[in-house]
Amino acid sequence: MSRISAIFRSLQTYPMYTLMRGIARFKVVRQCVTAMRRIVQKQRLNRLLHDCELRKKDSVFFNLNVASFSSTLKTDGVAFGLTLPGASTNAMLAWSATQTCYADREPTLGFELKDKSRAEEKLGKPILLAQYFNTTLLCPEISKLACDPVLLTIAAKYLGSAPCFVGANLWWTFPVRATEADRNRHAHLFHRDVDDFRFLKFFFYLTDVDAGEGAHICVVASNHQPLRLKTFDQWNLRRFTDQEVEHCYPPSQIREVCGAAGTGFAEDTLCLHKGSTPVQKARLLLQLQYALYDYGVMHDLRDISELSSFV
Ligand SMILES: O=C(O)CCC(=O)C(=O)O
Ligand SMILES: [Fe+2]
Repeated sequence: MSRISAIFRSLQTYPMYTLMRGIARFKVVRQCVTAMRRIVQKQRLNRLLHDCELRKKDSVFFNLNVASFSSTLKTDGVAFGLTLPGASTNAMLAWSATQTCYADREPTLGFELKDKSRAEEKLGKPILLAQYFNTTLLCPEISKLACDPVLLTIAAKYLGSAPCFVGANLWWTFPVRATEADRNRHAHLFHRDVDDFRFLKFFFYLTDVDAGEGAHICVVASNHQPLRLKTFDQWNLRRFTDQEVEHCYPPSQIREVCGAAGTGFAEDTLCLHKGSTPVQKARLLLQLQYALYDYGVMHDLRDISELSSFV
């Protein structure tokens, strides 16, 4: 499909999201919309922050220094140091083991983890990524985490207004010799996201992620310094090669995020970032996303009538 017809289809299906992506790539537009939203939402934001402060004792991140975390997030576009309690991590992992996951995020490609080899045979290719659907409806630990007062406070401070929770996504990345098309499709090439005028993602590893084993890789502070190799790079939402990224940023800014199960971090994925393909050990990742507006695109909610297994 040509790029133009893809844009037309997207305009028909998600008009507001498509329009936003058209204009939010310009920094001045992002800044204006965020500032306007901040003014309009001032009272709502203050009420939310007050409410979160009262509920802070219920947070699983009760001990986090929110001021210092938020200040790092503002300068670096990414901040580390969230840790899920072992019981939550285990509960989510145990929940996932009982559920159907979906190859390539396709609702008709459901399979159970124990049947992965058969699923790959039937599909005729290795499965790089498989996602769960309806996680906030079906997994109480995930819906609870999405309302955690410390996460909401961090998101509110970063966005400058009351955050919309726009979706959870939970997916496996498997150690396979993935096709280049799948690596591109599943964000294993450097890119930046324009998911709203301002937005924030929290990432939690639910399995141990060692170096070279499917870590998330991000370029610290690159949200403030877009890569400019070609004329339109600062506005173009293309994939970038590792060489291009390594040419433009020092190694100290390119961070491979490793950590034990339970490790969490927050990132404005306007920063350049990518997933990496594990060599030996599958990665299970939970992502929670907050934004100024909800275009209905980021969530994992699917009608059960749409979902089916294929093995
Ligand atoms: O799999 C990853 O670590 C990267 C995912 C990604 O690109 C995103 O969540 O925006
Ligand atoms: Fe991304």
